[in-house]
Amino acid sequence: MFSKNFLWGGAVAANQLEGAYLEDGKGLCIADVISGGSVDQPRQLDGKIVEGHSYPSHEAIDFYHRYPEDLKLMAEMGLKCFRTSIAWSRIYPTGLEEEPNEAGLAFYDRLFDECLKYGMEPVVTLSHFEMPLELMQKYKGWQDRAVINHFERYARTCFKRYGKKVRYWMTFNEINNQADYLYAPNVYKNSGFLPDETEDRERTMYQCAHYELVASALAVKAGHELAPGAKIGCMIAFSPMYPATSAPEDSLAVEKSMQQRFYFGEVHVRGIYPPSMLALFERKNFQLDMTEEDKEILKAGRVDYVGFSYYSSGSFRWNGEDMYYEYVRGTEKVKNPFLEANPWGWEIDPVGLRWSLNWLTDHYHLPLFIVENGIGAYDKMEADGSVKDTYRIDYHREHIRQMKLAVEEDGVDLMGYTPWGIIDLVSASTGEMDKRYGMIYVDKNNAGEGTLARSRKQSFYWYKKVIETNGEELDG
Ligand code: BGP
Repeated sequence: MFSKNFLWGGAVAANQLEGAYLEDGKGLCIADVISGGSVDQPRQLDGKIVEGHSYPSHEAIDFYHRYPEDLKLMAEMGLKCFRTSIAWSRIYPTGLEEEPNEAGLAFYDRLFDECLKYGMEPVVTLSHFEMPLELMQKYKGWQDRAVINHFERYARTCFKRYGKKVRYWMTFNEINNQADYLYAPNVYKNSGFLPDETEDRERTMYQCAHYELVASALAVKAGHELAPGAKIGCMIAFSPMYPATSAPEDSLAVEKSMQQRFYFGEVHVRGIYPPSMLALFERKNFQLDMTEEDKEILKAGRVDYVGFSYYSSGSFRWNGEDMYYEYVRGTEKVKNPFLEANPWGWEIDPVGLRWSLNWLTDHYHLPLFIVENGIGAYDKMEADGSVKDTYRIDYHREHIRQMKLAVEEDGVDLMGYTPWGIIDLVSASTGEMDKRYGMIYVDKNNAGEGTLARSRKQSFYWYKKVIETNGEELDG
């Protein structure tokens, strides 16, 4: 049984749905300069607006103007909470100002008030791939310690202004994605730097991540002071890493990989770096800028819960060459013969969610919050306007079944579940509109055509029933 206060909800992020990218004083953010792509055409990390390129965040689904209608639909579904992010560059347009932009602040007041009107708790991420562009240009993203102060100022402003309206917060979305440091888009979205071939991307990533972790801890500390009663979490992109075979080397490679992908959680939760990571920094002679004061801050700003996204799992084998069994350099991802994948190659693994809930509980001993889960798919609207997304219902049903087992059988303390992209929005990895997650359909395609009209998919009615019965009735 899920607790009676279980937070059934839906999740989105400012840059993927708001649009209005320069309205009411908003400055450009790093998401505003990533061009559109598709399943086989990668997005370009332009780093500035390039003539002739299209940028999906600029209009997105125009939530900035349509949020009353959208929240009304979500309330009709029965959502108990609504996860979104605050666009940092609406509050501090360049990130450098001393005073916030009142028009930006006022927008989120209206948005949160509208949520509360329906009894939906806002669940707010402070930074979801949305660093102000100017900070990225001036400091090369999180490469400079100076960004910590700018972030702290922004976080304090948010806690002060919304502390009475917002109880659930998270600092950095999927902070650990940058562990895939060879994949430039992750590094850019997390750390705001555009890696080039000349730099030691790995060391730079660890340095940026450290500054972000310190900034996160300062925000947690400030939030506890300024918004009493607030629950402030971290947000980890979680996916189990399975050894591809029973070869001990594969298991070791996976263990080492998990250390490198998920140490971020350890720092957020315990306020210390695990020995495996300190050893790695030492062996590589990274000499990171990590002061005694930073270490104190990390301890003082420990999170209250662990938020995480879960989409799929991965299977890995040791590449047979790297004697350190490192993630990225020493492992190779292979197809899991037991799982099916969506058209973007994301393998569907509901049991892996129960595995994850167990792993996270074993490691962190804190309440957990599944703040993203879902399946990206090509939906088809029928002539009568309906969308029969039975595959989406199947996906969520099987994941909720596993959540229930984790709660009932495994003792997991689970706060809530917010399916990703509850309303169709721009895909973070490909920039597409046609990769849809929503239970609410938005009439817009990859080419930017459509009326932006909203409508209910079959999954809308199914999820409404799930919420009404607190997860007891899953068969629809
Ligand atoms: C997570 C991000 C989200 C979101 C989701 C789905 O990584 O936190 O912003 O977009 O993944 O990914 P995509 O949009 O690439 O399908």
